[in-house]
This record gives sequence, structure tokens and C-alpha cells, in this order.
Amino acid sequence: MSSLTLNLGFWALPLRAQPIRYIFELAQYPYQQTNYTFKESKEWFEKDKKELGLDFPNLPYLIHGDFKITETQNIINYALDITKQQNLQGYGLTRYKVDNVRFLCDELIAKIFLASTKTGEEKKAEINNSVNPKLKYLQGALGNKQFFFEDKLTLADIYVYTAVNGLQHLLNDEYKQFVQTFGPFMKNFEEIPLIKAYHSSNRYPKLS
Ligand SMILES: N[C@@H](CCC(=O)N[C@@H](CS)C(=O)NCC(=O)O)C(=O)O
Repeated sequence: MSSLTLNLGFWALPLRAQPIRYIFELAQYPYQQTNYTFKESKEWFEKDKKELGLDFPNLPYLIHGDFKITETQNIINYALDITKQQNLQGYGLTRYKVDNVRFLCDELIAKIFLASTKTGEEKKAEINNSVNPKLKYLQGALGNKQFFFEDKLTLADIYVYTAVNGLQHLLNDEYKQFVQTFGPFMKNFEEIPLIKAYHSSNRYPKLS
């Protein structure tokens, strides 16, 4: 299975599909990427969306040999399986706590991006209704810990890092009120050796 080429298709942004990239990076699992840009969005909408043979074309998609799937959470599950990193889901009841954060952040990441595309009152409303309340819940759940659960890295940390990194770059004014809680958490994640190496590699699609 692992000798087959695995390709992850998404926008060249560290947003919704970014946790999938972290899962491969943390396992040092070989993967390729097709990172589409908004400027050349025709590559996706006019070409690959029609031609890749996906049953339910969307971004992200994963193609592993002849096996083709979409839906972010489906791809996350597959990536955890093939990299044998089910430990990132936690154990026992913690699994459901981890997934609580995972699914909340999946939505939050999309809302942060959406808010960043708006202006004026519309932007303010999106931030006040959909973004900041969730960040406050996360802030309360993290407290002054370095990891969300069991003193070790789980998918919850990967998801919160991705969301807060999006906030920091796309809605920087909002990030300021959360920096005291999330600053040390972000730094802790960035200091993980495999993450550090990945962030400075050309495989990491940076924001701005
Ligand atoms: N339910 C899907 C939603 C995917 C989605 O909304 N993808 C956006 C980017 S976050 C996109 O640009 N899709 C490309 C398309 O609609 O063709 C998932 O969780 O993967």
C-alpha cells in the first residue's frame, strides 16, 4: 500500500486540509500535494474537478493509487489509519473529547476564512457570532496547559493550532485578545522537531 503514490489535493493554504498534512508530516509518511491557487483556480474548477475521476469532487481530495476519496474528516481517518497514528485520537472517553475539538475547529477554520473575506459590519458580525465565541470556549478548555488532553499531542492540538494560526494571519486584530492563552500553546506546537522542520520546508503552504 505504502509504495503507491499518495496525493493530497487542496488550496495552497494551511486551512481546512492542513491537519491532514500534519498527520503525514508527523509520521514522515511520503505524500505528494497538488496545491491549487485562487489565481489559477481553473486548474481545479475547469480541469481536475472534472477529470480526476473523483466520485464526489471537492477539495481536499486524496488519491492513493486507484483509491480516491473526498470529505476532510474521511481523509483524516484514512491518514490516521495508514500512518498508524490512532494514538492522536486519544483513548477511551478522551477520544470523544478530542473529536469535540476536532469538529468544532473544522467549522471554526472555515468561519475564520469566511470572516477574512468580508468587510465592515458583515465582517464584525461574522467575527462576533461565529469566530470569537468558539475561541473563548477553546481558551477556557486549554487554560494554561500546553496540550488539550492527557499532556500529549492529539488531533485536538493539531486542529486548534491550525485554527489559531489562521486567526493570527487572517484576522490579526482579533488574535491579540487571545495571544496570552494561545501564544505559549502555539510556540509549544511549533517547537516539535518534525513540525519545526516542516514549517521551514517548501512543503508548507504558508499564509501571507
Ligand atoms: N464537506 C467538505 C467541504 C469541502 C469544502 O467546502 N471545500 C472548499 C474549500 S474549504 C472548496 O473550495 N471546495 C472546492 C469545490 O467546491 O469545488 C469537507 O469537509 O471536505
